[in-house]
Amino acid sequence: MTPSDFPATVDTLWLDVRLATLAHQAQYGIIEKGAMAVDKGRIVWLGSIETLPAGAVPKARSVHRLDNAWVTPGLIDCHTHLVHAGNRAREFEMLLNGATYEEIAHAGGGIISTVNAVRNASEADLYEQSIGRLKAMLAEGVTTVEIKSGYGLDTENELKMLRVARQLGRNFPATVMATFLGAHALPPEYKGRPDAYIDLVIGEMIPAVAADGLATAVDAFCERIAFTPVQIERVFSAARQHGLRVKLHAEQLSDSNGAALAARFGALSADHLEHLNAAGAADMAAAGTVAVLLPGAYYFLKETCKPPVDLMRGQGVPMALSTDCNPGTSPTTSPLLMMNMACVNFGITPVEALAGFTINAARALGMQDRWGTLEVGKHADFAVWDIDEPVELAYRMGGNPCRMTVKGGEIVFRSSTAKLGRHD
Ligand code: DI6
Ligand code: FE
Repeated sequence: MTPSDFPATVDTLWLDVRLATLAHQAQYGIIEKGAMAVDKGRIVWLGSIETLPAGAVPKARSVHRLDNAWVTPGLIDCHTHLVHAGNRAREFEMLLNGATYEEIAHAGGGIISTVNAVRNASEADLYEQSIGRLKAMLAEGVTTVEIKSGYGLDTENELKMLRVARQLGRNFPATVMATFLGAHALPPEYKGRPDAYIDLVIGEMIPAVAADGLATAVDAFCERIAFTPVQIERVFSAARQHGLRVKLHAEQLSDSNGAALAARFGALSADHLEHLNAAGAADMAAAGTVAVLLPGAYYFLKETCKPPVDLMRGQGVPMALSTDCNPGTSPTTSPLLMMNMACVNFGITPVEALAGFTINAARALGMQDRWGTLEVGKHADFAVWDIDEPVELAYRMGGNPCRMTVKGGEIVFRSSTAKLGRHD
């Protein structure tokens, strides 16, 4: 970057910052003593303070000095079920008493209990119940969140969920990317008739979702307790016909060859993957399909089979992390806790964990040109942290050192207690 690259005027100049740009794969991309300029919501200059041209400061309409705080790209939570009603604390007790997730589902609980709660909630109530979770994420550096439907399981309620997701994105300073997950579970009224339900998903729901522009992607649950690869292939074909990208809950509880199916359709991501096999990993690598790992669900369900991280790393499959924020298997809104769990339980490194919530999460949404790193031209979405080094983000188990969340150059969250989160 040469001095002449600095624009004539900029909206904001951020000084006294340490930058972790994530701009080079698998590295923090650290710029100690950094500076960053933002104009019209985009990063227009960044580098070491020593290379900041003389005369840059007066060109800024406002200057923020951050006394050496760390700045990372805004966190991206690329797999959530954040819009839902009620909770499943009772099922947590059943899990603790030894019941498995599949047993609870077969007994009429599981996803279907949340479906009942969502169907019984008004759109306004569903919106109100979801706000707190989004606010918690904003306060932990999240600037973009993917939100799935999948607890409505009929046209009216699936569309209701997606409208709530859209409304959250309009009313709060986070980008919401909505995903249609009609093929999440078989609704009770279709018991024994899964193909008829898939007919409804592809014949009525996907066209309605596409017509209203309510989602950019279609997801499905490929599993013994959900849908078969053949059924999901029909869903993916319909998605493709309507110009929607696809992604898949794959290999969570068993190896169903979902990753290979996802790769065949050029999926953005295949998610969970505890039971991924070598052929599936190779297919994902070839298709550029991102692996989204969900350490909260692994932990909560007391899974023992870990996703094959070494295999994916060896194959060059990009790995993202996400909260999976949902009432049944991952009742959390904390990306930082997920980073810690992924390091401890999956053998992810701290820098991979941060890449998993930034650049690779952006890839999992097909948005790596816009978000995920601190680079000139990218959106000025970033998080400011009261930490001494970036590894601290994955190190702490709880606590929230986020001082500020910045979206499109604007401060959208400011903590009064960030320093308390450091426990020191
Ligand atoms: N896998 C999950 O972990 C979530 N959905 C899915 O397909 C769990 C959803 C739930 O139990 O409510
Ligand atoms: Fe999920």
